[in-house]
Amino acid sequence: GDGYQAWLGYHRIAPGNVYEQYAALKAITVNENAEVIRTAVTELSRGLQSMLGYEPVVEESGESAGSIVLGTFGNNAIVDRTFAEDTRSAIGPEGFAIKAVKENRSIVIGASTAPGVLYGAFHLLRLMSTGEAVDNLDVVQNPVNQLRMINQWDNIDGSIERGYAGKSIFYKDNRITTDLERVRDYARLLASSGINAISINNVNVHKYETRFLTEAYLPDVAKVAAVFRAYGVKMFLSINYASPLEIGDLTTADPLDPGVREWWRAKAAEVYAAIPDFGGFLVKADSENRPGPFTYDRDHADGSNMLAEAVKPYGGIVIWRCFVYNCKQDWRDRATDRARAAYDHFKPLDGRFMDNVILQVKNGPMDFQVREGVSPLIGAMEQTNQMIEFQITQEYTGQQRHLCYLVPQWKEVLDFETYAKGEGSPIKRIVDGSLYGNRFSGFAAVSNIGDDANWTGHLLAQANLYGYGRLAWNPELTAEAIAEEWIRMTFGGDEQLVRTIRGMLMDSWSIYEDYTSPLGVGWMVNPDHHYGPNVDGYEYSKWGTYHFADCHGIGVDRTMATGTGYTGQYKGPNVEMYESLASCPDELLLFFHHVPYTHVLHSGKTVIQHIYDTHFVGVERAEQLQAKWSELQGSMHEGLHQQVAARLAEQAAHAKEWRDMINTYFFRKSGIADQLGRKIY
Ligand code: BDP
Repeated sequence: GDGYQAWLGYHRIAPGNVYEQYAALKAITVNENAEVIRTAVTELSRGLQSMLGYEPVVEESGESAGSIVLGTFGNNAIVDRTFAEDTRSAIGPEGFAIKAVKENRSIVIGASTAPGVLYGAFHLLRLMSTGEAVDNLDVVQNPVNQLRMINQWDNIDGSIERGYAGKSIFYKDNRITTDLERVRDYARLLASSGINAISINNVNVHKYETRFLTEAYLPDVAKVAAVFRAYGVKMFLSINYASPLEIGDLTTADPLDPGVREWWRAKAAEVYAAIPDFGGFLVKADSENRPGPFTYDRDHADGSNMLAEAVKPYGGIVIWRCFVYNCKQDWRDRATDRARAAYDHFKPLDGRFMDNVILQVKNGPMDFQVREGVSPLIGAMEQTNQMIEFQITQEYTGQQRHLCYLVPQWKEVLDFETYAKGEGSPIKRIVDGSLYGNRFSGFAAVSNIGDDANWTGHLLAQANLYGYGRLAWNPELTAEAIAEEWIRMTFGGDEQLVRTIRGMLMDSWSIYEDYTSPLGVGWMVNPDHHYGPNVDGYEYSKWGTYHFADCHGIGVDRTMATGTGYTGQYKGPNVEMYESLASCPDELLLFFHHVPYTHVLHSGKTVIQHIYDTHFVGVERAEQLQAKWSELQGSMHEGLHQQVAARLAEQAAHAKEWRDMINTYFFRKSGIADQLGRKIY
């Protein structure tokens, strides 16, 4: 009842239709011994035992009826016999095929690699734990994205930057934890949702984490890598750009200095000696006070290429973050626009990056706000590998005390038409590498887990972690379908429960948006920790995060005509869509335009009335979440019910604080009364 099993709890299945099908499966047949295949067998046994109440026999060969046969092509006669050449050739490195063989009621899972077999096994378990029929299975799947990565923002002292679910599961007392049980369980969760890569330390790399690259830590890092390896998850490290100075005895980190290049080559050799399948480096440079090539008057192509050259002999890659902007700007300088920064920095460098460098770009140009425009940098660099970065941890979306299912937000971003290569250039086609034929591409996201018993603090926030993995595997899945899978796997298949929770999840982002930040404006949060309302919290600060509210109006003018010119970074019809007040979508109006409070939206309401209405309605909707949840009492373990009920109560109360603070602020600024005469302080 604590939620630790998350979506891998595998509820016992009651006798009935599908039960008869599942219970026909009595054995697992496998003749390969690769580590990841053994993992697949363990996972299948565990899942079947939990769902059906008996342990399947594991056998090497034999054609016994009712067997799940696992194997890679060319190594298993049954697998080879089951899948014709055209199926086999349709399956990429991590894909799989599953086929039900009627005659002897068995199910065959085939893949070209061991990780493919594991994904196939997890797929079968998913089908069974969501109550799907398996007697007619004929499935071929390949992941759409090559890199499906998680970024931990964990620090060696056990804290987690922007972590809302307890302490790190990786570190304790300034060491890498030696009890890797929980890390293993995390690897299971990740692999079962399709994740294949992880960086295990914060992108802000401080003194102790810099030493991960030394023999003081490398052996322990290698042990963590081994845990993930068994689940087909490749390990990466965030590195400190100034490492040659901090853990070497160099006096410079200049990327064009031959001594520095040599230092990194030797370092890479050392890391790969310890971890032969090490993924590579993740780098935050020249951003928010982190060191980088700018110190030496070099650019980010120079910086990343130096590292890429060092890891290249081992097939390693360098993931270079594009979250680069001036965090010490003068707020009086109204022409500087942080939203422009990533594009302005990186677009001119297109074509200069080595082919094992990937630029990691946040989904929006600011910073994981409740709503913002889609980053115009994604797709703007035809000759450069790119991946998208999402934030699963709810830094600006309620910190896992409020419910906010983020998959719908991510879907909107992925489906956004960029016109990068004319019509048919949505974000998802850029980050899957298909639009420009990139060598490397994919998804990264900041994790939301910690050592809380239920991993994510808010139990329902598990859906974001699960959903991220599923979406990275296949961005065509709908947010509803992903929610439903997660609910069935986590809580079982009670239909009313499924409907209710699915509805709650699907509404939650818009509810959170309602009582927090209207019309794309963002940043009205308390500085530093970013929780709770504070309209002017960032208004006179150096971070470049403003709303420009005064007594006449609100919003950031990012037009080319009169503003910062940010709209010009988009392509094709998007430029005009955002540039013109007439066509700018309501939900992003204040992200792109500064307008009077009396400006009339497409919805027919004025801006000020929209602010009032959404904040009143948002609170009511938050209260409805609470009411809906209470109806579910008795349909799940009481412990699970209680923990969510407590969070929803806090949310409903806190939503009122948001409502009152925002409405009062804008009432006082604008002096315009609420048309419905509701109480505003
Ligand atoms: C911001 C966070 C900060 C991160 C930074 C980043 O507030 O803690 O270090 O992004 O992504 O969202 O580097």
